[in-house]
Amino acid sequence: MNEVVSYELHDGIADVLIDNPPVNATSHAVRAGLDEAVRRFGGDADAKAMVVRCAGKTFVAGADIKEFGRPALPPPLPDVLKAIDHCDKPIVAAVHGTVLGGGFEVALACHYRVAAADARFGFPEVKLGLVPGAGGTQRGVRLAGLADTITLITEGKPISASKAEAMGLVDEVAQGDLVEAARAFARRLVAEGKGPRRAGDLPMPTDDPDLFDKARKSLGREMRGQEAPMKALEAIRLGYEMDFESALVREYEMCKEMIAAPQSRALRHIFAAEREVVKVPGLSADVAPRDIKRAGVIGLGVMGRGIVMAIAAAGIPVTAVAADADHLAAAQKAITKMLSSTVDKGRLKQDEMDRRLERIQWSVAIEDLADADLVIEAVTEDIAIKREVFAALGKATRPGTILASNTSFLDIEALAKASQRSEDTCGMHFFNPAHIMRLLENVRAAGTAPDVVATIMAFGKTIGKLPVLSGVCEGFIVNRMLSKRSREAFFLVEEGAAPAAIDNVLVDYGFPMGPLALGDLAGLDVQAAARASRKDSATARELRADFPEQLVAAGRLGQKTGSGWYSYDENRKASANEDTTRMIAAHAERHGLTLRDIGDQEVRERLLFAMVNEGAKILDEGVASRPQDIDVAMVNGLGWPAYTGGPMFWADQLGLDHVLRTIERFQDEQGAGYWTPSPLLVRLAEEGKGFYG
Ligand code: 3H9
Repeated sequence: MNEVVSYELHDGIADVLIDNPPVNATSHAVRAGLDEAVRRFGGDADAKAMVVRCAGKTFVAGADIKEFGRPALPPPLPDVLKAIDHCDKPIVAAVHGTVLGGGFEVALACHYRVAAADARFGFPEVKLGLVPGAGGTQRGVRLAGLADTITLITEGKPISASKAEAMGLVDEVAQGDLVEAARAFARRLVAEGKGPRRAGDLPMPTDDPDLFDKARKSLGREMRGQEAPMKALEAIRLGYEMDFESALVREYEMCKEMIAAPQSRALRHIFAAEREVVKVPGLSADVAPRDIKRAGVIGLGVMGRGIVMAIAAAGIPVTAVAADADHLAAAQKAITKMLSSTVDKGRLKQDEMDRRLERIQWSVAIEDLADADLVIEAVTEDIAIKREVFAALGKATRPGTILASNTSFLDIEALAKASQRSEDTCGMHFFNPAHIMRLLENVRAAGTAPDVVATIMAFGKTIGKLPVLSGVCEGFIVNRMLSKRSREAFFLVEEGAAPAAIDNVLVDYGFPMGPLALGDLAGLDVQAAARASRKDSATARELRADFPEQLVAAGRLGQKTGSGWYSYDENRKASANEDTTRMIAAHAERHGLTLRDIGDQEVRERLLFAMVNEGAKILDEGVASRPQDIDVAMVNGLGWPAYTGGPMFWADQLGLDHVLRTIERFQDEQGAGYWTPSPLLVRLAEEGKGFYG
């Protein structure tokens, strides 16, 4: 057909092979080739049935995202799928790997589907701010019914082949070789005289307005601020409002409108940026990562345990070292309990839990790390203690063993000096809970060897994380930016904004929680300790806004004590706390502060622009080498809403001139100490540019 789609005849069965690496996306050449293949099949009297399959590790994983935003070259995917659908001889899709988005739609337009046992199916379009545009909503709902289709399309999560079969989306799960199974299936169709079976000929399932209402409510809650999930419901409903062919036309129009809309552009930016950040600029592809056969973790508190679990889950043996037998026993018990509860919930098999536990070698002796290739330190956040540990690690491990600190803000250079192995020393900052959170902030110090950087980036991917590289500074990318948001939140409280009003502004904007609720979750004692460690560099006003310290003094450490900024019930549901209101009033009186009404816009801009300005400084200083690193880190580490594209992309969309003018206004109102615009921001705004050019 062409360079990416081939057509061969095998024993009366046309074999159409798509070979468009890396993921067989429906790029122009695939659409054109497939279109031609269907026509050729139609006119090939010797071909009685056709099998569509893909080369490489996956069936079509979707439309070609790289073509979005450019003029679409014909034929459009819906037209190709119409040709498949309307073909008068049977067409079977033989699918493997990740059958996603437009790929799932190709499979659904075929008349029958045979799947490899480990194939995964899904409509991830909502994650790109889109609705399926090539029949997914209409063929999907007719085959799988209403409830399952709503879940599949609005949540965008993939399902297994067996689940897809149970839902009626797959006809056969191949037990052996997929191609053989699909050809045999096609031959059977021919032998039994079965022709095409079109999903569009099936009736729509009975309408259920209550189901749509429930979905609308839960999406409004769970996917706050996102347009695509609600639009997906509208797209599914098209089947009740018009005939099948008209619904397909409207569905494609909706998809195209959304491709051009800001949310999809932002989400596609994050998709591309997440793939970009793992490639370190200036690090030659010739730099081979070191081999990590065994890892070690020293310090088995909450973070250390999570890191041990993440490593063991990835199949890597890990030596877990605690300070003493009591800490070791507590860690063993906690890890076993967490794994058991995952087994109880049916999300992990017992034998896999056993294998993970077998990979963990427990110890209280630092010498047992002698055979580790990488050691991650997760002891108490105290530079003196960490220095001692790094000095000991420098001796206990062999040269070449990577020594990484999980510190969230302490100086990696000081630890490199203590280890006397600067070239082997770096940071690997996990986020809590470490076995679940995807972001990993890897930190390169001045003397860190290039192959150590290559190793921690590769290792991060191996253990299922999304690694972003940061340079050394207090708090690295995420916590440094977050500290500016906390500062503004405390100042806003001092000026008269109610805690719930502050938090709600960000929750409404799409953050999982606001800054004060986050303090309650993380522990106000932890926040107070972090403030104490930074008190030498804090201003008088920052020291005065000592709310975490006041709450801790009142025994209110946050969720873990049932109260902090808020009160918590036994299900950790928050409610307003009168004591907090009294604390704020007393604080204002003590310091002679006048409280004022503060509008949501000011709250939002002060919380968010404080982070953008700090992000610009981080970029200017070279702590982050690209704006992508910041956007990806903030979306995945802090829950900055992905549909805005992250702080730097978002600021570009607002216009840096507007951002700068607002920051200058805050500078006038709040004082230069807090709102000095980043020189990079000033320069780019003057040049009429954005962080992305
Ligand atoms: C859609 O289908 C709309 C339709 O309903 C309507 C049409 C009318 N296009 O992730 P990886 C690249 S919307 C172009 O590292 P993995 C990716 O950029 C689409 N390129 O591999 C990377 O390139 P590079 C719905 C794509 O094994 C390389 O492939 N589909 C696409 O970890 C490897 O990617 C989706 O949203 C694409 N669609 O994961 C699926 N996908 O090497 C999106 C990937 O230059 N894709 N690339 O950095 C994924 O979820 C994962 O890539 C996948 C593989 C699971 C497939």
